[in-house]
Amino acid sequence: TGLDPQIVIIGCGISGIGAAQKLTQHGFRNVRILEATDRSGGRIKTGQLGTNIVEIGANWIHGPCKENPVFRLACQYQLLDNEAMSEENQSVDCGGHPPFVPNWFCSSGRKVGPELMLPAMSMYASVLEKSQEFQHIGGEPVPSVGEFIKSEASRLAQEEWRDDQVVRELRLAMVNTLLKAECCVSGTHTMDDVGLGAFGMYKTLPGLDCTFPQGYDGLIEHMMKELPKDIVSYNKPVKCIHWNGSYDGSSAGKTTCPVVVECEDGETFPADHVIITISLGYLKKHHQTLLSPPLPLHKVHSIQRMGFGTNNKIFLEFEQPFWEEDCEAIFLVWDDEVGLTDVVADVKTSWARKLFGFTVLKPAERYGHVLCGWIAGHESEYMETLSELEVLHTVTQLIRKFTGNPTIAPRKLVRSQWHSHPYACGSYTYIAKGCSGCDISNLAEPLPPGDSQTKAMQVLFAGEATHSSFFSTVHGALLTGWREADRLISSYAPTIPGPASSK
Ligand code: 6YU
Repeated sequence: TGLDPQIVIIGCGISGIGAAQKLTQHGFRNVRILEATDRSGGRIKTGQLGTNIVEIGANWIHGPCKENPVFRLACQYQLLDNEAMSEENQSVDCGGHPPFVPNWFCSSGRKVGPELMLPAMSMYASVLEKSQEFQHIGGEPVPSVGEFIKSEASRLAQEEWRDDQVVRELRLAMVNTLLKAECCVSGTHTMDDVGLGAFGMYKTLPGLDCTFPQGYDGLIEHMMKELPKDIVSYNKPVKCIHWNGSYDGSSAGKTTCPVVVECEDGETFPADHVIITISLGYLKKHHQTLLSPPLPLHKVHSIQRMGFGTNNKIFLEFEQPFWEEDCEAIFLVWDDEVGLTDVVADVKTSWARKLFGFTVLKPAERYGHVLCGWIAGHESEYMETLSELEVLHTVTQLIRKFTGNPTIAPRKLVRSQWHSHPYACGSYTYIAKGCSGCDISNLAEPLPPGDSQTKAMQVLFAGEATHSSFFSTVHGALLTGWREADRLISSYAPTIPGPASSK
């Protein structure tokens, strides 16, 4: 027999799809997904650069091992190549930092070798590792990851590379490049905004990060096929969630449901339970009007305190590579930069300084010669306001400067614009300075708070921002969708043991 409560899921990203999947599999029949845009997938979005596929949003399965639910689904749907599924790949543990084969180019127009750069990379890696330890040992000396890395790196540089000022400065310039790369990883403007005490909350899984040869969207397509047809209403931005029986719309007639979801176009959906999966960026911007009555203060404060920034990609296609054949990542090192910093002084004239470099799309037989540039922060948000042609021009000049080759010209360009996306409002969550695990628990807490039996669980919260150790990832988002579905499933069938909790 089916179960009949009305359940509305807001957002058809991976967490919304995951919640719908679990609920429908458990016999819930009245499940509806309201999606603001005309597509499923949210921040998973495969696009095109000419005839190539490129990932505009999520790129990798981070930590593809049996414990990773995205990896399990991708294997089940046969979406990965054999190498990605091999036992060997699954057992590699690189602590979230895949060992890319690097090339280094300097702003003075020369290519530099590993003997100069590897010591900077390994020093940086050890400082980064140290910065994750305060989660357990406490007593962090400064509030942010950025301040910690900068002070440790300058101290170690003085100690280890004392004798050669030129080498020391070049290696410190490389540390700047790595800090800018870290801004992309964390999705933040500066590592000075990322809290040191909670930096270790993010957990990595074993496995060598892998991609979907036919695109991440394939995962979404397969999951959607398992849902009842027509479960999603597209182009349905939700304007307001009226909970606690507060809705008094005259035209909609009376409903016995405690929640009414009102869309921008005026349509209303009564619900016993609503699962909100929309991004933290959207909540920061719209929480005051999205819920009526408004959110309790402790929840509002956590939404405001938590970090949500921008990481964008700029894809470029070239006739011929200017990098070495085995190269997997290109680092741009500004050898004119003095001192340690990950922000750009004049965003308008120098935004491209924040682009730390490129990853190389592999294999070349599949993609041709395509690079993916990475840029985070306000500089990245400014880049979004420029035309594609302006971005192409600036990045072409940049590459010419670093290679010393005035004729290099990328053939095509595609870039993401996550900050100005009205329903993403940025890329993903980070734990900002002053935040702790309590903020994530606050975000994830259902409304009304407490455990009042009759009115419980009117509004539930899923989405990547609500996972305490896998925030900012696809697997984290999926697990939160399953978690909230499980919450409802176990409240309707307390005696039937549900599937393993996903928290
Ligand atoms: C991963 C990766 N990856 C790169 C870039 C981005 C992200 N992520 P969704 O937003 O998807 O769904 C919500 C839906 O709601 C959406 O469809 C909206 O349209 C809709 N909506 C909103 N408002 C609405 C309204 N009012 N009414 C109705 N509908 C509404 N993750 O695993 N591997 O390589 C990357 C990357 C450029 C932008 C990523 C990656 C993040 C994931 O994409 C993201 O978490 C999930 O897709 C979110 O799913 P969701 O369902 O929650 O929301 C130490 C330490 C540091 C910590 N960080 C390190 C981790 C590194 C993270 N790396 C990411 C990197 C890349 C490259």
